[in-house]
Parts: sequence; structure tokens; C-alpha cells
Amino acid sequence: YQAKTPTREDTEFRAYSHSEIARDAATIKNSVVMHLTATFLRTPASIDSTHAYLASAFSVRDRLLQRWNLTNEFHDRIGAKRVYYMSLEFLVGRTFDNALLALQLRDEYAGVLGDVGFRLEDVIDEERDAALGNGGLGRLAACYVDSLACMNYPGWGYGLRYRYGMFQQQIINGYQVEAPDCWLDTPNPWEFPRPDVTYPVKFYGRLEHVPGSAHRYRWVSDVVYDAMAFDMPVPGYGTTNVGNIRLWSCKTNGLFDLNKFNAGDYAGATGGQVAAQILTDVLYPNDNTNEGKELRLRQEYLFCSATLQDIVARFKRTGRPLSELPDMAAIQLNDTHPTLGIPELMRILLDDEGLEWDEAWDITTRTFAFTNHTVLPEAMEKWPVPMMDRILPRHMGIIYDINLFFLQRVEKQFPDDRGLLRDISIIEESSPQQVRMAFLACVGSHRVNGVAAIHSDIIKQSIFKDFVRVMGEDKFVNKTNGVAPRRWMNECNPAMSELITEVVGDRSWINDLSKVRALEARVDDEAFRRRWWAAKQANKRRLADYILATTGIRVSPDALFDVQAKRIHEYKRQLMNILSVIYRYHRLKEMAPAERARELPRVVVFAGKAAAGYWVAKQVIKLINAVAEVVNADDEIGDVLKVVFVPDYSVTAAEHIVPASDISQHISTAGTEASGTSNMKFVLNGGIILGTVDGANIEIGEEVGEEQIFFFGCLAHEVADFRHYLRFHQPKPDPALQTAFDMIQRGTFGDAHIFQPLIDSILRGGDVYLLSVDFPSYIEAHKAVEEAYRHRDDWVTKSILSVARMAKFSSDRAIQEYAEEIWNIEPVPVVE
Ligand code: B1N
Repeated sequence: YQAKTPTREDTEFRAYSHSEIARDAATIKNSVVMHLTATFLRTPASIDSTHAYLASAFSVRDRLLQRWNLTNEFHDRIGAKRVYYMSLEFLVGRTFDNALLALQLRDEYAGVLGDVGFRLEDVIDEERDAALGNGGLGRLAACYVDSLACMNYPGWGYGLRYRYGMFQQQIINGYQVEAPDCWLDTPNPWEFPRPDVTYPVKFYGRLEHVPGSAHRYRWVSDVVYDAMAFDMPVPGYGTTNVGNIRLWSCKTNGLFDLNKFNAGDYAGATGGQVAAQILTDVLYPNDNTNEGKELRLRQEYLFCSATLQDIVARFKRTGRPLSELPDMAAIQLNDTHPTLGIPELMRILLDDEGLEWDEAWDITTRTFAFTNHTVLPEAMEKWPVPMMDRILPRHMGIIYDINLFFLQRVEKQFPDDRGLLRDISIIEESSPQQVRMAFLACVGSHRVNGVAAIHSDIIKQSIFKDFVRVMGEDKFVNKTNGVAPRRWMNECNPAMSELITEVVGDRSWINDLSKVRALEARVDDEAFRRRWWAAKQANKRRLADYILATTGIRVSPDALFDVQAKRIHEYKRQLMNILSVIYRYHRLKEMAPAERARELPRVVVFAGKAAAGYWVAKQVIKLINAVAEVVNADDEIGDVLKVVFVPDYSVTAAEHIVPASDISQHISTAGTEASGTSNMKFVLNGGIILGTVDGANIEIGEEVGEEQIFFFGCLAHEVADFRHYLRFHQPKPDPALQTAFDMIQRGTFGDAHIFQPLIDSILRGGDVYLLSVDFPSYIEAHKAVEEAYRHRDDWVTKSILSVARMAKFSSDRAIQEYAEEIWNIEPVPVVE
């Protein structure tokens, strides 16, 4: 690749692409009308809000792509080192509003849309979420590319372009029912297809050793698919920088089988295309569980191969020797899902580029770093050796060699420790043998990090204990998660954002969250406090409307809004929450009307999806809905207690729910939630946490101060003993918990027997998540919350102080730490 010398035409080209984005109404209107007529064939009579959205989105996209080009051309030209964030999930949500805010064109577009008869809010609502992720891990990836763009760091996300994202959740008869998320059935303005960026990816086949070499093989296979790139621009707020998420889509590299076609086998003729497409058809809807399916392994490999080929090709265009790859590229593995990138880079360096093992290994380990996101055993990726050997024979061979050299080193360091060799081996000696992907990722990376302080400590003492001994403690670091203030404050909470802007004096806090500290000075300002409260109330009214629209349930914005919104999982203990609601309902029923009228009215909001095959989680959803139905219909109870399950939780739903919480619950069994990120979002929006001493709750408590958080429950170091005890002894539920069980068993919420397995998981199944242990302190914590909420003055103080002290949890802080301590990259503002 040789850049050509610029001609006069090039200069004109550049003058166009460097031109400032036009902000005047006439130009914007022109471009919207152009797309309405020329891209979508509308006449004034046939414009609906769908097309008003599409046309304005395409008009914004034009401007973004111009900046996209500038950004990447600039980074190429100055030879900037880039970070590549490899993730099987990017939970982006909507882009239109985010882009308008970033380009500071929101008012302009609102004006132009108003002229043609549409409200911006309605037009925004036409966009479908890009839901290419399950939960926290995928949303974290989206926040991180947002921060990269906003902070002018050169870097891209890499992922898969699933045709069907996270399924849509319907609630039918109280049960979750999954419907496909056909998000690409309408035109998607936020992706740019790149047919010229396509790589072949091989599967199966056999190996031929290259004579005269030590580690070089030729991999011969007939099964070759094509991975084609689609680029999603990531608008940076307050910068001309535009980031990128490059997503791969799979197809066959041939046309179709002409022989079969000519023989009349039409289905067979396109069979290969169908088989290829399947690879990027669906996102696996598992959060914190490893499905272990062969298709998933093939997805992972397609992703890793295309990405590494692309990174190496881009590097080779610089003309530098391969030994300098780690000076130009840092690759971050978002959990183990992209770990095959390690043997894939080794394969490219050994087989395609002809490097020797030691040099290839040195380049590889200096390039990769690995983030672990969970300690749950059921989430640990392991692949059967026979499966890996059949699908990826070359990679299996490379993994064996990586393991061999690693174990030789361990043996030299700790001679005669057979147990250590067995425990630390990348290959687990089970039958069949399994490849432990977390170990491979650890051995192949120069840094391993956890996602909150407690989590990073735990992994050093558990899954990576032996690796700390062998590779030293310095390899294992902490990078506490963060969230993007653009989406999770400025975009989703305009009322509060206006107040912050007023206090700070300008909008600079959106890219520099340390400035929100200025709020502390206003905490005693009566007028300000009233406006703060009013902003929260406005958000609660907005959520009440959303609840009415999605569930038909009417709730009072004057009640305490108590929210638990996250994936449904036993370790997150939605069951404990609903059991406490049942107990509350029981207490209310026992009261005399006058006493009941003095109770603090509360709306308990649940939202979240269960993995399609996770039976227990689905029963929990059913129980929540069964309780909601009875409680909400009880005239004696009225507004004192409402229970709501908001269906189809998504990024967009979260943008409605998060700003409206008074308290939010993050109540995982201590030591099980690696970090959590919604805990940060809720507090950044002036909500208070009711939570366990787990994940990032701990650091949030340290930052905001213990007056500003309600902790309860046993501590992580106590869990093992409780679990051990409960394996051999039935728990004796305290009276409150027993009351809740009794109510269910009496049939208060319908057929008791459907819920018996949930009760049994506590009474007979060892109560692995320690509900019986934490329930009494949980009930006490609820009382403390109520008491505090009744003192509105103190509550507002807590809310303001919390937001003021949350700067640490900006993803900008997290990304800066990664950049400086792991990636060794620098911000480079784009200049001409
Ligand atoms: O990653 C988030 C953390 O804040 C959460 O605490 C953590 O639970 C979440 C397999 C996962 N860990 N592991 C997953 C997702 C999909 C999958 O197939 C595991 N998700 C988390 C961000 O650090």
C-alpha cells in the first residue's frame, strides 16, 4: 500500500470534507428534504414520522461520516497507536438523539422538523435500539467507545453485526415470551457497509506441515466464509472526533452452487449461503452463563479471525516491521469471548508471515490485554478439545504449544508440583478434555484486570490464584467500571442536567465529570433544592406515563419509586425483592385503615429479561407478575403499594427508568456481582442505592459517603461458611420470610405449586444465594429507607451530595486509566 501524491482534485476533495458542518436552518432543511424525496421517495403528502426520522437521521449521518473520514485519515497520517476493543457485544441503544447532542444540532433539527409538522421527541421515538448485547458487559463496551471518541483517543470497537439482537420480551399471562428482534428490517442510518473490507475465514479441514520450519503449517479447508465489515460511527461530544465500531457480517465467498442449481436443486444451490449467514444471525441471549454450543464457538472464531486480519492488514500498510505491532496496536479482550484472537494472531504471524515462535509470542502477549467480568462458575468458557480440534485444527495445535511452553516454565519455577501443573494447565484433564479460555486469555495477555476493586481482589484469590504465584502480582490490576455521562446524564435527564449546567456555569461537566463537585456548594440553597426535587418529580411523572403506556398500570408520582432493573438472575436476587414485597403486602393487609393511610406509598418497579432457557429466572418473572396482579387490584391497598413489571427492558427503557428512581436495588449475594454499572447510573441521576456490600456498590459508598447509601447483608468473606452450613442444614426462615412463603403457599397469588420450586430453592436447595441469611437485614434496610425518605430535606441533601461525588464513575476516568496503564495510547485531537 502506497499513498499517492495529492493532486489538485485531492485538494478540492479535502476542502469539501474538511468544511465546517453547516448549522443554518436552510441547509439542514435542504438536506432533510433531499433525503425525504431522493432517498425515501416521499411527497409532502406521504411524510410520516418514520420517514421524518429516517430522513433527518440520514442527514445527520452525512455529517458524521464526513468527520469519520477526517478522524481516521488523521490517525493514519500521524501514525497514532490505536486500541481495539474486542467484544462479542455492543449494547448501543439509539443513536439519533445522542448524535444531535454531540453535534450540538438538537435545537436546529427540532426547528426544521417543527416546520414540517413533527415534534422531535416523536421522531426520536421512531428509532429502534441497536440491542447487540445482553446487559452490563455489552453496555460497558458501548460506553467505552463513547469515551474513546469524546476524549480523542484513537481506537475502535470490533464486534459482530447480528441480524437479530437481544430478543423482545413480551409478558403473556405473567410469563416471559420471546419474540425476535428484527432490528434491520427497516433501513439503519447508523451503519455504513464496506463490501471492500471483506476477509475469508476458514473452518475445519486439515494441516500440512511446511518442510524445514519448526512451527509453520498450511491449513487446507474447503469451508471458507466471508466476513464483511459494517462501520457504526460513534459521535464524540464536544469534539470533531468520530469513533467507530466495526461489525462483521458473515456470508459465503462464492455466489451459489451453479451445479446444484442446474440440476434443479434450488434449495441446495443456496444452502451454503444460508449456512454462512447463520453465523451472524443471532446474539446468544445469555448473561453470565456459558451456553457452550458449537455455533457460538464458530461465531467467536469468525469474529476473531476477521478482526485480527483487519488489524494486521492495517498495520502492514504502515510499512513497519511486524515486531512493532505492539507499538501501533493494543487489543483489549472483553471477557474470554474473543480469546481466540490470541491463537489467531499467532497463526497469522507463524503461518502467513513466517515468524519464529518466540518472536510471534512476544508480539502477541505485548499486544493483548484481558478483562475478566465474572466469577460465576457457570459463566466460565470451556470448549471440548475434540470440538475445537475438529473446527479449528490449527488453533488447537497452537493452544497445545502455548500450554506446553507455559507448563515447562511453571515446572522450572516450581519443580515437582504436579498438582500445580494440573490446576494451572490451559487444558483441563476432564473427559473430554476442555480448553479453559480464561487461562488462555491470561497466559496470552500482558495485563489481566477485574472491573471493581473487590472483584479484582477476588479473582487474584480464586480463579487466577496460581497465576499470581507464577506470573507475579503486577500483571493483575483493577479497572473499576464507569458509564458515559453523555447518555446516562445529559441525554436521559435533561431536567437535572440543566441544573448542573447552571451550577457549573457551562456544559463542560459533560466531558469532565469532576466539575459536578460544584453541586456541593449549593446543597443548602433552598431554592436550588426545591428545583432539584422538582426535576426528580418531573422524571417520575415521565416514568409514570411510560408505565401506563406499557403496562396499563396507573402509579402515583408522589410515591417512593423503588426500582430493580437488570437481567433476571438468581445471584441478583429479584426473588428476595419480591418476597419482601409480599411481606409488605401482608403487613399492610393486617393494618387498620387509619394506620395504613399513614404508610409511605411505594411503587416497586421491576424490569429485566431472563435468558430464554433459564427456567428459574422465568418463574421469578411469573411470580412478580402474579403478585403485581393481586396487589394492584386490591382496593384496600390503593396507592400505598403498587407493583410493576415493565416489559422489554432495553437501553431506551433504562433511559426512562433510571432518572426516575428514588431508590434502586443492587442486592446480589456478596462477592457475586463483579461490578454492576446501573448502580452508577442510578446514583448519577440522584437516586439512592439500597444494596449489598458487593461490586462497585462498595466504591460508590466510599465516594458518596455512608450517609448516602443503604447497605445490608452478609459480607463476601462470610459467604463460603454460610453456604457450607446451608448445604447440610435446612435454613430456619425468620418470621417475615416465613410469612411470605405462607402467603404464596396459601394460593394468594394463584396456583401455589408453580412457585413451590422457588421456595424449595431456599428451603431444600441449599439456598446458594443466601436469601434466608440476608432477609432480616434486608427488611431492616427497607425500614431505614422509608424513615429517611419521610425527611424530605435530608433526602434531597443525600441526592445532591451523591451526584456531586460521583465523578469517579465516569467511563472517561476508566478509559483514561486503561489508556495510561494498559494500552499506552495518547489522546490526539484531530487537526488539519
Ligand atoms: O459485566 C458487567 C459487570 O458490571 C457485571 O457485574 C457483570 O455481571 C457483567 C457471559 C457475561 N459478567 N459476565 C458477563 C455476559 C455475557 C456472557 O455470554 C458473561 N456479564 C458480566 C461489566 O463489567
